[in-house]
Amino acid sequence: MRMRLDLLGFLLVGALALAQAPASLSPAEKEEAAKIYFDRCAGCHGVLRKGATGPALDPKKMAEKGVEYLKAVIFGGLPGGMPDWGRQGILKEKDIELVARFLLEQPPAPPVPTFEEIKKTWKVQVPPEKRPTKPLHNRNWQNFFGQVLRDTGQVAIIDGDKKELVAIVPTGFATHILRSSATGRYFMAIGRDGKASLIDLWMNPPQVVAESKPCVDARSIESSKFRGYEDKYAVVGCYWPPTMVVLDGLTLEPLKMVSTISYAKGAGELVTEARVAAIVASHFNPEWIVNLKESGQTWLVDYSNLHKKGRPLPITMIDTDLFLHDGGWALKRYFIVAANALNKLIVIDTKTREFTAEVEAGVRPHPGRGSNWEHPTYGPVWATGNIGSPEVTVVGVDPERHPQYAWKVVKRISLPYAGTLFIKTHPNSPWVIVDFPMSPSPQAAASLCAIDKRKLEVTKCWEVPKAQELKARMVHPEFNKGGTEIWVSAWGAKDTPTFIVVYDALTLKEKARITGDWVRTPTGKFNVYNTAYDIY
Ligand code: DHE
Repeated sequence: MRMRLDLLGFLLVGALALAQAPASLSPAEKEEAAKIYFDRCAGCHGVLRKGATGPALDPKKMAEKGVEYLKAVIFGGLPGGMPDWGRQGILKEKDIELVARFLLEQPPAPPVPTFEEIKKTWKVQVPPEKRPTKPLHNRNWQNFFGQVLRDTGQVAIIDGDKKELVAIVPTGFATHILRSSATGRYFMAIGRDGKASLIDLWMNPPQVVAESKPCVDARSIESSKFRGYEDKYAVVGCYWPPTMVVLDGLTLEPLKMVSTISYAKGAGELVTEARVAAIVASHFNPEWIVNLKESGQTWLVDYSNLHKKGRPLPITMIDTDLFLHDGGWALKRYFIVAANALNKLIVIDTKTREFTAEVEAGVRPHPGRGSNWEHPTYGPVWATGNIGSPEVTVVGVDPERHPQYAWKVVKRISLPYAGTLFIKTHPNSPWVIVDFPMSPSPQAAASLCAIDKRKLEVTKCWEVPKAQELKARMVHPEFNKGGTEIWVSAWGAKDTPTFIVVYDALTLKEKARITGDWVRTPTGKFNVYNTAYDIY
């Protein structure tokens, strides 16, 4: 009898649980949820939901937490950096409900295109022989800014001298970054949908002259910068499929695809979602420094033999550390990349081609490309902001002339807020400018701070007028070519035009605002000269 009751109880509880479990998603709902997940969540949690910058989202554990809990987190965010998608108005209630339920189901298998399919995406609008041999306009194109208009899938080309819109060109969906070719003549854009676009700044007006779509999901693109190889090749780093794809630099023709599926450093597990994070072009060798997030490897990829039959592509694999994300040059020799979930910085010497040092940063360092300057005591330093702690971390970077400070934190500069994504400086400016777009406080996200490069302390923080009113977060400071101005974007929602604000780089007074109906979801902006010559 007792056994029968237990069984009855068991069945009753099971039936109740079934009654409370949310219905599984219809195929149409699943497609919609997968789209939202891909656009807003996959970057941090992975297409396969194995986690990286954000934690893994295992369906079983998600089911334990329940739909209501998941909805609350997606709506309101978490202090560690999970954005408040609902509160910001980016995801509507029904989107949040869909994603929360989607997380209880196994992730769908994302598509893996073949090389032939990738080649079919390749299009040349203007072949190299039909392109101008000199600029077709009288503008100072080296001081152009390429402004990403994230949610409109466009890039605005702005004349930095006149602060005039020169052209708006179509690019990939949610363009992530721009990089300049070695000569600066071309901007290369990479969309979150993996579409690469080549923009010729000598055309009048500048226009997309070639494109291809080497990935389903991507964040990085770089050109070949070594002497003799300027503008010859490009490389795209894919999040999905886990590959890097080498392209012709002048036509974006896909030349070679390399899988990055690899064994993880340390644990030694095979990682099927080994995503390509930051890529930079070495100044010492004809190679790219390619960082693999989940397997914790930095690859040195030698592009010098690509013109030969069989296209040899020698790769040197260095075990560095897990969760590699973004990074930049110090002294144009040392590449410093954030292993963000480990709160570390990894240093690669691109001259000796070795893993040189690791440095403890703040919580979840996010340098963008970081900032370089010469300090009177510490010599050359490089600095990063941190998403999870209110600090700019300053590191000595000159082992030859200042060995006592090399790869040591020389100062942790306190900030009023956490949530920094980008910091930037220029050799002609006394300031390092810091943003806070990841702060949950709308007032902090609408603010900027200026750090005195000599005193290594914050001199001034200010809220940017009108940013809060427009529900915008100030993001990604960038200097003009001469280092006399700082440009920062007000990143709002797609349905409301915002602005790009321009400050005097000495007095920090507002000089101009670039506005217009086209200024929608402006995120990263890239000055041609500073991007081509790695000045930051
Ligand atoms: Fe980025 C750089 C990945 C969210 C704007 N971002 C990078 C790089 C990587 C990366 C790997 C380094 C590229 C390189 O140097 O070759 N970014 C990711 C993500 O995975 C993440 C966390 C989540 C996602 O889903 O994409 C993410 N990034 C963002 C944003 O939310 C930003 C602010 C707006 C957007 O486009 O979604 C954003 N990321 C940028 C910018 C850079 C960047 C502007 C280049 C900074 C620079 O100065 O070089």
